[in-house]
Amino acid sequence: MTNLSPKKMLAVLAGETQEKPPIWMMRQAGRYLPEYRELRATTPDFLSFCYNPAKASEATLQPLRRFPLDAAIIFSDILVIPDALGQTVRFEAGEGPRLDALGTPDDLKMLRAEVNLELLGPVYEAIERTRSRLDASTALIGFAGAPWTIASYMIAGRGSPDQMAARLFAYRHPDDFARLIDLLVDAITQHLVRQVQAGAEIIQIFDSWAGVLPYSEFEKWCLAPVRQIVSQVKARCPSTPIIVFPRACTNKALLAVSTLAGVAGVSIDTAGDLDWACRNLSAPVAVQGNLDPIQLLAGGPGLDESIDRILSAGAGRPHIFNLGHGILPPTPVSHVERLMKRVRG
Ligand code: 1CP
Repeated sequence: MTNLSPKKMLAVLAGETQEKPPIWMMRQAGRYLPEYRELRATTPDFLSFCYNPAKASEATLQPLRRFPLDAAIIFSDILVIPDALGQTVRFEAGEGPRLDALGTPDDLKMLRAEVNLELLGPVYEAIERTRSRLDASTALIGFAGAPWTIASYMIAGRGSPDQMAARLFAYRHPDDFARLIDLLVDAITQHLVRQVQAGAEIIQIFDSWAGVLPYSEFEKWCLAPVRQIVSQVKARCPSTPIIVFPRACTNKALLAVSTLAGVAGVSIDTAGDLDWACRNLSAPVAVQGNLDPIQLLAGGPGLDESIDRILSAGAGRPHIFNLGHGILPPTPVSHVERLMKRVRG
């Protein structure tokens, strides 16, 4: 399969092997960059910042001015979906997101029956602006959270280490939970299609909390809804590759995600065995990952060794170099420069 695009990301997601893998970093726009902190300070409310097309686009482009990354990821958040479903979403400085928790099945009535795509218009406008400012070798990634991960924030009202509230809700009220997941499947599908129409060339679906579920629950609440989203997005945007990030999952779960029709890439988290993934997730599916963000923060000779191990695991197959999770705010910019130089060779 030959992909004539000058964009390495698209070539690898079409199943090609590159001598040097393309590279981007989850959360590559963010607080480790002084210019991001400066821009961010001009709009203290995080969602207002996300919904400002000029600022969201600028934050997206900032890391590309410093590093020769192969992709930009549009600056936004997975929690714009609950916002567009009518749930109150706030971001408390230094504490993370706070939503009006959906504690009981009755609370689901607070949600809109249809996602308000008009509210998300600024996201699409930011994508349009950004796409026109990218050079010919850089691909633009649009994204959304997966239904399970978004639902876990909607039900708990905040992040939690074990997703206890959402798991309890799903066990106690499986039919109501299924209705919430169906609503999210529809909202996320529409949001992703609009991002592609605005200029996103690749989609990544973040299932950051997939790893807490027993396998049978994973099949119900992660695999099946993601399968629906991927098939519906591919039906409307057949040439757009989709990467799925099922964080902290078993190898069996990774294998199941990699064989979903329409999935072009699977992102492996920090604790995942990249060697195993590269041997067992069959090409043409690309494997993405998986430098430990804490190793990147630490730097030193250990960083070079980790990078080399990842490069050799991915050699000879479609591989995208990335972190195992988002870059951490205290990461020195010089460590990112070192990473870029080493991966570029
Ligand atoms: O003040 C700030 O700048 C807030 C920090 C921040 C940033 C930079 C948040 C709040 N969101 C973002 C941007 C963001 N979020 C991006 C931008 C693009 C890029 O990668 O550069 C993306 C892709 C996300 C996705 C996201 N948001 C995820 C999935 C990925 C992951 O990290 O697992 C999740 C779980 C969120 C929720 C969220 N938003 C923000 C925070 C601090 C959190 C996590 C909260 C928690 O679980 O406690």
